[in-house]
Amino acid sequence: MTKSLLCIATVVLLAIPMTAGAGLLEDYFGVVLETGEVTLGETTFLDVFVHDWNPTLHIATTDMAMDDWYGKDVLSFDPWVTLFGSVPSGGEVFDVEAIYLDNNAAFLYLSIVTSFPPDGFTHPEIPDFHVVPGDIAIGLNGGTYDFGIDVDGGTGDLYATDVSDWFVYDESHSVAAQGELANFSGGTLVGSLDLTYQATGVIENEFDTHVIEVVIPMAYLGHPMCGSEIYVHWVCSCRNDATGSNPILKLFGELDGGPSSTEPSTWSSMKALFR
Ligand SMILES: [Ca+2]
Ligand SMILES: [Ca+2]
Ligand SMILES: [Ca+2]
Repeated sequence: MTKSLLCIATVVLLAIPMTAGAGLLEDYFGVVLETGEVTLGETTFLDVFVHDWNPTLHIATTDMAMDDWYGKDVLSFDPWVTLFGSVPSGGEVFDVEAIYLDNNAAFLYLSIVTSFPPDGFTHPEIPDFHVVPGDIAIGLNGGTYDFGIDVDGGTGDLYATDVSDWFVYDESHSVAAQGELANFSGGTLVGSLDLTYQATGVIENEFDTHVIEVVIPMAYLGHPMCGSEIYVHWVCSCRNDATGSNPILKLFGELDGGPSSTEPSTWSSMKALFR
């Protein structure tokens, strides 16, 4: 979405805000999940997201990406009846629906909406393969895998990573998508974060909706400058938010509220702080 650029010359470190209560999705971004019936012709679809996906708080600076799928049959690989959205291979349980990101001088706020549960999922058509959650990939200034946040291990630890640290668990059980990598191992520990990955109880397209949220001190990212490009993706370990060669959901945003400068430093010099 279009947004204005807010640059602040000074940086003030505060205690890391917690993500308790309704969480960042409602309290910070002002998005309240709501489902209802949608009737098209003679067909009525139940438990469809009917809320506005656009943020109602921090509107000027929030970046978002959204691609919610609704269709039938919810766990089939083929054929599909799609009401809207890009079909996740294997069905609704693998759907990544939205990513929200914003920052100020001190913190970056991230909220991800997905059907995929934190304990993973075994598809009934592939009973010998348990799919686990992916980790959160963050890139700066054109990068994709500059940082990783551990999600499948449940620690919420933030690492400085290289692409060589990233992988998919099993290529033979993963859709091609665009070759995005879902999990990492290794890298350099930067710090621990208060990651939450919780069910909301909001049933959409027959599956509960989960929200993954984290607040990252900008210092952990090396205080990237206001106007820096930021990239985020998260997907289950087999990339099944996508199908075939379609991409998984990705967020391309721009940082606000960081230090400003007329001489941009390079990301490689910032990354050197951690490696
Ligand atoms: Ca969906
Ligand atoms: Ca999706
Ligand atoms: Ca869903």
